[in-house]
Amino acid sequence: MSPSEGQSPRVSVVIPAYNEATRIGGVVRRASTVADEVIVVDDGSTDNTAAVAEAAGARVVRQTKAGYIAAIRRGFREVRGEVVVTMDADGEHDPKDIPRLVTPILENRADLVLGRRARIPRLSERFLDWLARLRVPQAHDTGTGFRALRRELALKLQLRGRCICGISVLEPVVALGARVAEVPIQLARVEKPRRIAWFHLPQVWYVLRWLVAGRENRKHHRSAGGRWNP
Ligand SMILES: Nc1nc2c(ncn2[C@@H]2O[C@H](COP(=O)(O)OP(=O)(O)O)[C@@H](O)[C@H]2O)c(=O)[nH]1
Ligand SMILES: [Mg+2]
Repeated sequence: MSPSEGQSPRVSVVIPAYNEATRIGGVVRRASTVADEVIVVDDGSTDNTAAVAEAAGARVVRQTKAGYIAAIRRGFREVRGEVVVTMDADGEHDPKDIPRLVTPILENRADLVLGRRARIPRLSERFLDWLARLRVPQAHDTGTGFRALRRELALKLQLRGRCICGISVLEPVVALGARVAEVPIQLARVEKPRRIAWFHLPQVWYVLRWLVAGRENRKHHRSAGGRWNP
């Protein structure tokens, strides 16, 4: 796959970034070879992230520090492509995986595709995945930062919570009836401190809420006559 020259964009990449000046340039350049537009949401970085991303060819949107979820929601509003891919700014994700990630959507087999990591690093993420699988059995890596979704779906998401774990599949599936697929991805090893993610504790609450809401929504969808329709 290469960018669709002269046509309306099909694939847009949204990269939330916080203090990633040393890595973002390469990520943007490599993503640009397979995507039609690359949008970096700079979340109040105190380093040169925005300038480096711009020099590498990204469209940069700036916001005052509001966190990962707010950044991807902001990026979704900027997207012009039919499919949007989110990926980390730190170089962990390989843009070469983008064509495989978007294929199920372009072939209308899925609305959301998760880039599944071979190993999920944090125990707390694995627990949230286990909870989410009670409702979406085919989703094994709900906290992955590398995913593709239809733009119309992205714009409908409320994405509440402290991170994307669990919520990233439960909300689209439970509230909107989206189809979820996953494809394996390779993770590059990046030398940076891996924070203990305390925000996974409150996240359990959000995930449980969606699981309970799922029962109500299923009833609602049955009576409303069906699934989300792009
Ligand atoms: N917008 C925004 N992005 C963030 C923030 N913290 C991390 N990121 C970005 O979100 C992505 C995932 O963060 P990362 O530290 O790689 O998480 P990990 O891969 O789960 O260890 C990276 O692109 C970061 O630059 C934040 O506070 N706001
Ligand atoms: Mg990362």
